[in-house]
Amino acid sequence: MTERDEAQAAVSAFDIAGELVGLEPLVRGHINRTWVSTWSADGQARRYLHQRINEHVFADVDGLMHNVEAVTRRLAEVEASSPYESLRLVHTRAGDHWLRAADGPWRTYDFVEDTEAFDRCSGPEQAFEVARIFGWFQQGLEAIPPAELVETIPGFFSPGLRLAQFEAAQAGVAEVSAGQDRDRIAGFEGCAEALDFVAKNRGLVEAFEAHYASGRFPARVVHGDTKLNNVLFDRTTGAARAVVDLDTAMPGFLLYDFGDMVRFTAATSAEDERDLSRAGTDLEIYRALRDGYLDCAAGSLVPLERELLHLAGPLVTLVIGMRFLTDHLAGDVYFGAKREGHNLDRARVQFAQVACMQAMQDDMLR
Ligand code: GN1
Ligand code: MG
Repeated sequence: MTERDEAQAAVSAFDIAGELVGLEPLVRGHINRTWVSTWSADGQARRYLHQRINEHVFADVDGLMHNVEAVTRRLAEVEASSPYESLRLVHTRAGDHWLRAADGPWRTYDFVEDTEAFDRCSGPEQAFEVARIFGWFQQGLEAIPPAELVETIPGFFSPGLRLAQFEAAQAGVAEVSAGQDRDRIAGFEGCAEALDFVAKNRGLVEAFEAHYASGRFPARVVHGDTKLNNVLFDRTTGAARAVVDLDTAMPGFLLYDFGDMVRFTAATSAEDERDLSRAGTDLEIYRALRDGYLDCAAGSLVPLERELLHLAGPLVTLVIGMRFLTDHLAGDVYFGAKREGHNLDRARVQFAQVACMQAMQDDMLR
């Protein structure tokens, strides 16, 4: 069976009326495979978004889909009183939230029509919109007790665990270097500066870990991947309409979501830019993100979250940089790599942003 045949078999198992008239892959994200199908019923065409869930990353698909169901149900309750909308899950013909197909787990959403997503932020106005919709998302989910959701990837948000995983990968380098795997050994060249950056900045990770591990951050349901391209914008009005990618919506800490939003949306380059002179963080965009987020979510921030807000960007950017570097050292087993050294490039961009934010800390506080 080709991948298309598998996709076709999977999408046909969902409870969709009419006849399947189109099926196209959609390239987005580093983790899951996505397809868009078109169905014709009563002379009308409707589209759906299907994803084959990556089970190497999400071993607990039941837990994952329990979370997605709870989040979409709650957002559907609050959408009427807001300018935003919730994703809608489509059940299988057997009535389940997801499908166990021969090639793996699949789920389906209604396709959100007339929208677009962006990899780069167009300016402070768009940043303000992004921050507001993620703030709305955060507020809307306050009604779900975090313990009702499953931590599908244990320790996903733990800065300390990410540091430990990085150090384990670093320790593994010595072993590989003593062996015969020339490609892997060659891949370690050029890492020195990145490794050094983590060594010099581990204090930031440890400081957050101390708060996180001791429960000083209130437990919250977070989105967990607040990248600009996880917001759908209306093609006509340019307004934010929906938050997508609910895979990591689970118990976490609020500053993670704020920090990840800063990491990606305020970036002055692509996440995997090779020309490091372009990498950095835009102060105006940062301010628009902060103002937009506080505009929606200020009421729920506790004093510690407020106090550390300006450090959330550097922290999450450093943690994700460590994750990319960990994957580079481990042989690109987690994030995809489309070229040699792709994850190292991604790590370097993150570290350049951390350095840039560290230099701007006073301005970020103002
Ligand atoms: C992964 O696949 P994607 O792009 O939605 C990752 C996030 C990272 C992000 C970095 C489950 O998300 O944690 O922040 O890449 N998702 C998972 O771009 O690990
Ligand atoms: Mg994601």
